[in-house]
Amino acid sequence: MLRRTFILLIFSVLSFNFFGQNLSQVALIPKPRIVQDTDLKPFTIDHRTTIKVNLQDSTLVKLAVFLQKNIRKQTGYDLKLNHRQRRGTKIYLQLNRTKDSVLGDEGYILQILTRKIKIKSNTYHGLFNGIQTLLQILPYWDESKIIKPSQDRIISLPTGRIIDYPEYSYRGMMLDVSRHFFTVEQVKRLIDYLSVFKINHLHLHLSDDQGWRIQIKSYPQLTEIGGQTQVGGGKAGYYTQQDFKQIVDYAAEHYIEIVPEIDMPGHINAALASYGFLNCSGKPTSLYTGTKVGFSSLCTSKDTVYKFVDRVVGEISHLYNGRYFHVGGDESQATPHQEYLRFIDSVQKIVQRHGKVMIGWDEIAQADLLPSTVVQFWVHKKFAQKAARHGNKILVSYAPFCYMDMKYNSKTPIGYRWAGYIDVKKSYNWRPDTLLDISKQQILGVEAPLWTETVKTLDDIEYMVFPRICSYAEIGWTSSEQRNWQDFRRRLAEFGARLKLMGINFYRSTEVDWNEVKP
Ligand code: TNX
Repeated sequence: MLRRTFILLIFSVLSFNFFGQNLSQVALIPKPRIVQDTDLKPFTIDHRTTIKVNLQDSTLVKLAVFLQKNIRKQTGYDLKLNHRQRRGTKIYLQLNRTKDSVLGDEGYILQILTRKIKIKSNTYHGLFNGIQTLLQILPYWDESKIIKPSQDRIISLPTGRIIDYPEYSYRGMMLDVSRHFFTVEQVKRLIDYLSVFKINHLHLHLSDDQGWRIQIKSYPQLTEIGGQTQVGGGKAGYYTQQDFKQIVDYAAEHYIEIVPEIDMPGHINAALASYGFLNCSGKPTSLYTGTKVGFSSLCTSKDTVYKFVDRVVGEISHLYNGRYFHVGGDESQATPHQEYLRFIDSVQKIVQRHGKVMIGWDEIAQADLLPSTVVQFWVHKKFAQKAARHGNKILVSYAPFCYMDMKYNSKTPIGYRWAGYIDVKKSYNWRPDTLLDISKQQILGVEAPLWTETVKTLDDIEYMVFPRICSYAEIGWTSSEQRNWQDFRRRLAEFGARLKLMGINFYRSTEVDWNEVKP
């Protein structure tokens, strides 16, 4: 008996060493700062494993429930929460008592020992990030492999330690819900996916020539008229204020901040068609369902237009706690230049008065900017550099690298090519700081936009976003020195199985040797 146990023991140690994976070999996206392996016996999950948190802290409990729910989804294991189970392995979620300055606001330490896992952070957001890493280390089984309560397949995780924190504080995606409308449920799915990769901002482009997508109580026609159609015609829709709050809350549960955008003074035909007074002629325009840009403008010389902007910004600002309000400001060819400058100046103050920090596309750098205003660099290097010299922070979304509405190559059935093709390697192989020749400190972060002139369904969104968003998530999180295309390509290949099991319609680029069968 003793001999048998001994042989089994030796075998389990050997099998782990020979056949198991070290922590540093696990395919994690984005790549963590530091991963240290240890040669302890693996951590195992079985029916006695318990998640341990301080029950007095309701936010910690929510995080524990999130972890529990996702482990159940991935493996079928229903872990206990704070059970007084002495024998089982434990997963602890803990806030640091004294702040660890290296970890900052979003970093975490994940330690995997034989009997316990500990995730520690300065903040709840950091714990959430640590949980996402742990979920990537755990298997993601397909339906047929999910354990039933009567079974007990053991999960083992390699031991070691991860110390991790982001390079940039803003890692985002933009979704254009104006050119084509997407429902609350569809946006929630997208939020689920983005949170896996530690993306922390979702910018919603809520208005454009083709549609106004958020209810404004003082101007109901914006959605009653301006929300009814989209590119190509046909019925579209809009978010009620309640819907929008639902999105904001769901995002917050995933540590994602919503950044609403009302594009002004151009890209505004949906509003011009809803209310005549916004036009210099005093008459409403017709609704527009084409894809041209640069033809519409608010009548920026009218006082009533500023009152309108103030009310719109005011109502939306009350619906969310997030820091930023995006005012667009791009492609305003239909606005006289001097008036454009005056308009940006006034809008900046309106946004500030409503307690938000303004973001605008890079053209706004032509105006005199408040120090807090953020400039989103999409195509004009000169404007972005001017803003950086002036001390404003830059959000990098340079179209030739970051626009997810660009085709992967000539065979991509949807999308545009005005900024060039963007295959997976191109989406990965660039650095935000050298692009503009400015220092890292001047960069707020990276955001990848998805414009939806040609994107109509959630399947289309997934096809254009995955896998490129994995590149942008890693560029935002991992330092440029640590990034390497060959290594990323290998990790992405491993991730294929997971993307598939998550039900994501990702683009199977031939640049990656997808492994869709594992884990
Ligand atoms: C440029 S990027 C635009 C959008 C279009 C997009 C299509 C930017 C600030 N303006 O209005 O949808 O190109 O790729």
